[in-house]
Amino acid sequence: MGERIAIQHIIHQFAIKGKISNSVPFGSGHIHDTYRLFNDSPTAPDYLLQRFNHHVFPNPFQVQANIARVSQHILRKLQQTGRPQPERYCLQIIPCKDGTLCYRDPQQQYWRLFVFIPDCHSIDLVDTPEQAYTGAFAFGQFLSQLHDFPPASLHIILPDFNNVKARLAQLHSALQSPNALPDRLQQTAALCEEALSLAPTFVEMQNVYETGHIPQRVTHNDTKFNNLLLNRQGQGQCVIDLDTVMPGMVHYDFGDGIRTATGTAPEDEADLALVAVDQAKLAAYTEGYLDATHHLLQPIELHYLPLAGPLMTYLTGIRFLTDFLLGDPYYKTNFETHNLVRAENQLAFAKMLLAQQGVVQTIIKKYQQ
Ligand code: ADP
Ligand code: GN1
Ligand code: MG
Repeated sequence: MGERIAIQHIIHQFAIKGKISNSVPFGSGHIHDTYRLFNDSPTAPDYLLQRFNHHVFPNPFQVQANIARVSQHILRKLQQTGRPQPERYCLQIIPCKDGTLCYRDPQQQYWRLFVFIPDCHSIDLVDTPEQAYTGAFAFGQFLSQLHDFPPASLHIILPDFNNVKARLAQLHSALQSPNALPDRLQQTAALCEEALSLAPTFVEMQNVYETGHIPQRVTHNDTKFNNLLLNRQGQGQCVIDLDTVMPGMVHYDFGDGIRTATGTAPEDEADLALVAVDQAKLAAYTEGYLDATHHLLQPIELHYLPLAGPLMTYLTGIRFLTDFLLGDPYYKTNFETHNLVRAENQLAFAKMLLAQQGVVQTIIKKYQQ
């Protein structure tokens, strides 16, 4: 009830149309608190309200500034191609009445509002190769639409977000930290050792990126499959969750898609016997992504593409492991060992994807002929 009154107060700060009749918690993201706002007025849209997780994003205004610029760029591209109702295909921020892009409430919580994109859904687990293809094509188009947007002009929201060396350094420092929970250190000793032994395989690609040989692009950096809205026909409509749009390498985006679209189980499946790579989805994801991007990608990017899925899955695994050691300060968890289960799952899946690089390689070759 207190929450309802608070939400009315928050909504009042924004330049909305119509009258909001109801708000309900929405979605399955790990980071923000999300609400759908229903509009009484038939001529005004519903909205999506989010309470920022400002522990994760210490500068919400910079996040909003990046999203506004990137969305504007995509909207212009959509207008140029003559797409009807282009605003349904990209995020639209609703500013506050004073023009700012998010609202800081008296309790120092940050809020933002988007137009709710209707008749769409997101999916946590991909069912079919066709779905994998469609999603990959949409994420690939996102990269392509932004290929002429200057990466260096974006705010660096979370430095080293997908830098595996930095994530390994965080794991090492968690292992030494006085905040690490002793029983969890014990519980994960073997898993940590195994994870650290895999590090050299992944560090090389990050090093090549840092030397400048792999080009810097505008990347989404969190292309988890459920960060795509699909329409009723199951086609990709809008890439969402643009908080981490920053300079990066294509492998971050392609890799996180592989991580989340090509497995047989969710990232928190505890029974590892159910975790496997679905080769048909792996091939389809690769085809969808390359159909949208092959005209842009350089030979060195294609060369490292097979390692992208294993890289992002490994990186996610060590992030979950680090969070578990430190008592779960970062990710939302639903039970005591949630982050441990996620870490075991992702590290196992990373190894499986490593063994399946040939599937991606075979598809890439078709685009090189
Ligand atoms: P988180 O960072 O917590 O994952 P997201 O930005 O991904 O937050 O949003 C959470 C959920 O809200 C998404 O999975 C999606 O279902 C839904 N969503 C986000 N933006 C919109 C939008 N503009 N229109 C409709 N649904 C949206
Ligand atoms: C988080 O926000 P969400 O749920 O889309 C995380 C990603 C992780 C993912 C793991 C800002 O994504 O980096 O890969 O969880 N986002 C942030 O499921 O840390
Ligand atoms: Mg999300």
